[in-house]
Amino acid sequence: MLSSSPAGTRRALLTTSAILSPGFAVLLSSGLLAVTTVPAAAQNAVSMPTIVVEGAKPKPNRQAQRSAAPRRAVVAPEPAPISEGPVVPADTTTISAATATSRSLSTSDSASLIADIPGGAAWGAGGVSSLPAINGVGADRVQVAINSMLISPACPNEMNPPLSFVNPTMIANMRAYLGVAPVSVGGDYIGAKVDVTTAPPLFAKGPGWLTTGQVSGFFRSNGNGYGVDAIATVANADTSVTYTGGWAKASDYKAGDGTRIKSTLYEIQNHALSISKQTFGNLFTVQVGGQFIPYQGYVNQYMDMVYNQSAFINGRYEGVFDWGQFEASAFYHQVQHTMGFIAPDKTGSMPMDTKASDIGYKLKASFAVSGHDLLRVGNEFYHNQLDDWWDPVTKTAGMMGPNTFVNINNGHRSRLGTFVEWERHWDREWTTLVGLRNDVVWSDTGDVQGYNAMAMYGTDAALFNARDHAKTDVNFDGSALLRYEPGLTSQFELGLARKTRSPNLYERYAWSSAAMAMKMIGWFGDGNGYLGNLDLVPEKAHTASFTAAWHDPAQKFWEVRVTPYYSYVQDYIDVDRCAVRGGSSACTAANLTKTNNFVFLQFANHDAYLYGVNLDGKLQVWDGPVYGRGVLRGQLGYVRGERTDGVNLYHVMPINAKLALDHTLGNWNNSIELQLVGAKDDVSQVHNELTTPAYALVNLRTGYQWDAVRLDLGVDNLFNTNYYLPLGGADLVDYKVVSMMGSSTAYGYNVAGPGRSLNARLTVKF
Ligand SMILES: [Cu+2]
Repeated sequence: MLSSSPAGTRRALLTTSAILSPGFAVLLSSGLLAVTTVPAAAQNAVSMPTIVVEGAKPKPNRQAQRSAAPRRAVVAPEPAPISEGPVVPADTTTISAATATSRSLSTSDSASLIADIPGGAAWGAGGVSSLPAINGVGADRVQVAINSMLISPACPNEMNPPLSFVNPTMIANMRAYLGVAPVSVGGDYIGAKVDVTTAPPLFAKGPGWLTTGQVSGFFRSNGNGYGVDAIATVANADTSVTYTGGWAKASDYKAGDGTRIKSTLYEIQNHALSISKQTFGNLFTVQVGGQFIPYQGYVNQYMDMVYNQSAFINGRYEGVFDWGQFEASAFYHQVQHTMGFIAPDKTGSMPMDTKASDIGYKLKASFAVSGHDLLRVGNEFYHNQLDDWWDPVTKTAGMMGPNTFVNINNGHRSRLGTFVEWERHWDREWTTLVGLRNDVVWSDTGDVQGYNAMAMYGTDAALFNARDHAKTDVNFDGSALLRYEPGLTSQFELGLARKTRSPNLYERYAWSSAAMAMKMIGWFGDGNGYLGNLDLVPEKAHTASFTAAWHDPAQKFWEVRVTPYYSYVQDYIDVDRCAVRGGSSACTAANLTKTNNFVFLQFANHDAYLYGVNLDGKLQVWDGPVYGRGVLRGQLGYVRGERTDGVNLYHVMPINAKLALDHTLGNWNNSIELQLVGAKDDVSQVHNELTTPAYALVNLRTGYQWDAVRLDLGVDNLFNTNYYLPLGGADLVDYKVVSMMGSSTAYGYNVAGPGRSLNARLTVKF
């Protein structure tokens, strides 16, 4: 259906230079082109043009319609080229820049924003480094891309997860694809894929220069947190330069009962500078940036982060042609990370260093095969390299000397992914999407050594070095979606998928069964020690999910969406108590049966299943000139995860809900939010995971916008409730017991959540 005549091609390309500007959603239906302009406020939510190929009847785009924007329809004689963008599955949730900014009043931790999506939660870690979890699985099972860039954790505790490389205010768009996402979204994850966009380019609409920006400063009373965030753009019609970044600092927070929660302080800065150039139908972007964290305390780890520095370069290209759309990106990222002890809460000396790099590319082409069919093919390569070593604590032979402990020696993991995907719009009611994907993962590492060659380290090192470390996994994924939209008020979607994740470098190659070394490994925040397993195989999730959504025809007054799902994970990478080893002080017979203390675990494959339901909705309760607009908003998530042998999965979020009333009157907006979390009773027996009681929190916020100035005020945990974080892990710092070593960490204490905080943010736009 696309014109192949030179004149037609030129016209199409001229049209596409406009389409490429952010904020344009394009509707293409047989012979009719409608360009939908999304207002500035909604632009951040649409970084790429969204294309919907329709059958006979043109139908408004859901996202564009949600913006409730004045729309401008342009009828063109030629059909426009097809853009990228798979049908967005109905269970997908997008967090907009406005939401991210609003949440940044309370937090500097980007991963905690995941809790705003149904089924989302965050594993507690450092104050700006929590790990995202969705539908009962977290950490590496949720793949995060920042502007297509993948970042593997460069730390045995995953202290520097991908979302710690952006501050919440840098987020222009955060989209979470759940377990049945199209294969074009990515490979090598089983839970969810989170795509984050920062600083999408902004171009001047006509001749001349456009300068825009904002600077804001914030303060949070609990933990005395403060910081600044900035974004600034200078652009003309074809070139755009944007800086975005922020700095934040906080001391330890206090729980509801007034106790200072030790080792929860942090300081962080993230910066990114992008340069974009658009020509007819082409958009080029190069972004450079970096991070610096001088310190970040970890209440649920034995060590703290005492240095983390990263730098990256990321280039992207998006082009629209008469045959479709092409997208390419390539990046390089490197991290240097050091762990130590932040006094006075933790003391001692034990340097641990990690150096890692990530390099990769991604290519994706979308073809409009007919007026009903889109074909997408893609290829990506991702390589991660990691060195992890612990310098000797003593220069003489002893427990921790005289040699360097080599934890991971030139570990590397490469992945080549290829996919093909077919999207068909049968008519205005039925849409299907099917895709197949292959990922080949190669991992390997060099030989290792302990602090010395004595039995405590020497036996394990010799055992590990004697084995071949090279592993190749050939993984096949598939995804199928069937969507039925009987009218303007409902949508039903069935999704089936198989997704595979290969073990990470620590799961495979952490080698020492010495108690101290094992306690340094693990991103679970439970105080347990971990040992890798060379015999691990990839985990394969088979997921079925059904989404039903209803809304009023204009999608303005009410909407409700419900998604039940079931996932069977073959070879889920969980843990066993480590098998008894002669000479190991950790893997003993007593360790096998302990129920009330920290334990030593080895990664192991087990079949498991998860099921649950997510629910969310909105309802406008009033709208008028006197009292403004009031909207009730709610979400609920329930998930249960268990191994087939009856062991519960670790860190599964208990039933939880949010209910909020948002009010807008002119430039004034207010919100009251009730957060309800059920008791966590289904805990992992093998981890000796702790239960947590139920709790309820109330949060308030208000904001007023003058011309160039905006003031936001909020109260988190209004009633100063004392509660425990269900996914916060174990508090390893605040409770001690007398032991042979003088004092050691006491087992059995959860991490208390923050008590009341008064928050303020002042923003100035220019
Ligand atoms: Cu670390």
